[in-house]
Amino acid sequence: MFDYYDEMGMSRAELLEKIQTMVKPARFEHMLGVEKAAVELAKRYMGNIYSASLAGLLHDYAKEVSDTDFIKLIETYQLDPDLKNWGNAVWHGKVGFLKVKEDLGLDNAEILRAIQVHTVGAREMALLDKIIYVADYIEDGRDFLGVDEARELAKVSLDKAVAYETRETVKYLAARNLPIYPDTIATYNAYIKVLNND
Ligand code: DGI
Ligand code: FE
Ligand code: FE
Repeated sequence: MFDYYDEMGMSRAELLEKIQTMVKPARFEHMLGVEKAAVELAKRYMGNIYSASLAGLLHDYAKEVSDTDFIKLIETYQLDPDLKNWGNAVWHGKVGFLKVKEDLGLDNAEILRAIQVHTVGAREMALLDKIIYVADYIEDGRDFLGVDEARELAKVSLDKAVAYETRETVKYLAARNLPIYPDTIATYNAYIKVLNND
């Protein structure tokens, strides 16, 4: 039932090998870190630990896919043509989940969706979406100003952690004159109010 490895027709060891053909060692370590953080959050917030594990492990699977291949995927799957105006930061999730589906034969909609929205979030996020979004930000390997605050919030409220992370991302992008993907703004608007309660 929860044996996604069966569904993909490979063992965990085989999957780890496959991932390592796709990403550099530092990114692979980050993906393992996100898996660990995601499983911890799933335990805390009563999510499915098997889904959290696999979505965490795979969330950046497509991060090193070429721009040309992302453009091809956008065309093949007739995704929103506006996606072509963005770049790897947005594509590796919004388009990258299709690479996971194609390469690994993983068909679990919740896991694919969590991978899809892991960078920009969404107006409505499922428990697994929030777990992966936050785990990506707070995993043990992360070291930036504000990460400890995010880790503390993640212990008391997953929604507050989502809101905090989104606010910091919006601030970060705006401070660098970078465009903000509409879903990021939608996530900000949907979740920011929880930081003002109590
Ligand atoms: O893939 P990771 O580095 O582990 O983390 P991530 O998937 O959250 O991606 C973070 C990068 O994506 C970071 O450089 C900021 C960028 N990013 C996040 N939201 C947006 C964005 N870039 C643009 N242009 N617009 C966004 O809304
Ligand atoms: Fe990512
Ligand atoms: Fe990541």
